Amino acid sequence: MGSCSSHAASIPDLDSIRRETGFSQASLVRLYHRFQALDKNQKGYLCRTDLQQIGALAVNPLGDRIIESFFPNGSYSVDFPGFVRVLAHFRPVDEYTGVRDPKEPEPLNSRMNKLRFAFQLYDQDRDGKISWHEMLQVLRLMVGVQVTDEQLENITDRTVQEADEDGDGAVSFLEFVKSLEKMNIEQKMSIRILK
Ligand SMILES: [Ca+2]
Ligand SMILES: [Ca+2]
Repeated sequence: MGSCSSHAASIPDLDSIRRETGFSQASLVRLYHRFQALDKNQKGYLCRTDLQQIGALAVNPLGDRIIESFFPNGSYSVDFPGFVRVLAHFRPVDEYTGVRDPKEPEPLNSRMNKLRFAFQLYDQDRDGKISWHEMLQVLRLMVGVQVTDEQLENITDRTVQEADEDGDGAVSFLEFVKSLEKMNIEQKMSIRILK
């Protein structure tokens, strides 16, 4: 990796970012170049319009919400570590090699962390539950314009009812996890950010 080292040296906090995200040094160098290319005016950070240039997000029905997750608590900019931390949720599980130290935190791309990330895309008011309205909004984004409002409401009823085990009319994180138990979340939550 000799040719990468001079570039890697210019990335601040490379080692701690690598430990936290599980990305290899080579991947981080590539992501840093991507970050710099997206950073139109060499600001040193990205804002929403910079991220809208990422093709994989532009075509994703939940792309706007994924972009929002780069800006927690109403911030308007994201630096390189913050950028990579969000992307780590989309890192395919199989890139990880080696034995994990049990004292280390769970990798950001674990099934649970992918599910947590997906859940907060639905739970817009962050109250820990997906309400009927929050479910409707996501389904509207995902199914497109081909269905009528009534059909969409029926789909929402069904989706919430199927997942809602305690009958409170909303989907908790545990109910969400259970309803997705058979889904291959690792595959669904792995998007290619590097072309
Ligand atoms: Ca909610
Ligand atoms: Ca419930």
